[in-house]
Amino acid sequence: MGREPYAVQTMVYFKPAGARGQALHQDQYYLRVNPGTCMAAWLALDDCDEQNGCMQVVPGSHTWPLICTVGADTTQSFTDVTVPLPEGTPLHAVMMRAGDVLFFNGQLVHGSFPNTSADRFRRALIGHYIAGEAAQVGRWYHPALRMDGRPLDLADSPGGTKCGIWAEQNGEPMLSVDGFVVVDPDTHD
Ligand SMILES: O=C(O)CCC(=O)C(=O)O
Repeated sequence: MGREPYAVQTMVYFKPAGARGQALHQDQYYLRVNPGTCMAAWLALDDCDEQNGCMQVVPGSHTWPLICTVGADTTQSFTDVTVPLPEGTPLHAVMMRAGDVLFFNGQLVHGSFPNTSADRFRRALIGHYIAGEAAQVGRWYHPALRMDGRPLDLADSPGGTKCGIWAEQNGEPMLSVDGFVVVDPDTHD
């Protein structure tokens, strides 16, 4: 992240057998860090695979802008918004052993499917950090803490920031914000 981050949140997900997942999303949609973005440290507390609903990520999406959300299927997800993706966008299941940590930034499109195992938990401890130059963060993430635990007085980040929509150029999907192409998903530039 370039310099020491600020800490804003920890979460424990229990995700017992039969529980829904969390639809594909970008953490920056919730944390609204400005300037900069957030970083998650997702620590597996149980071994995770596709059966118990491991993490799923869209490779390369860490360079995308924030994408405008659409409604999610709440029979599969406990959250009700998701990121639309062009058909055929690769999704990568992240198999992890208990104790492994997955680090990813606030732009990475990720989520998980339901835990379809008969009796296995898929617990995780998730820490969210934000860029050390951030001046604003979403209203639910205060107070931000320096890494030595001292609190900071950051401003609330306003909602309704710009987001990208999928369009087409020469038959290829591309992201556009306010009519400007911002990324070519094939090159991840
Ligand atoms: O653990 C999961 O299934 C999803 C967690 C997640 O996407 C998040 O914490 O942002």
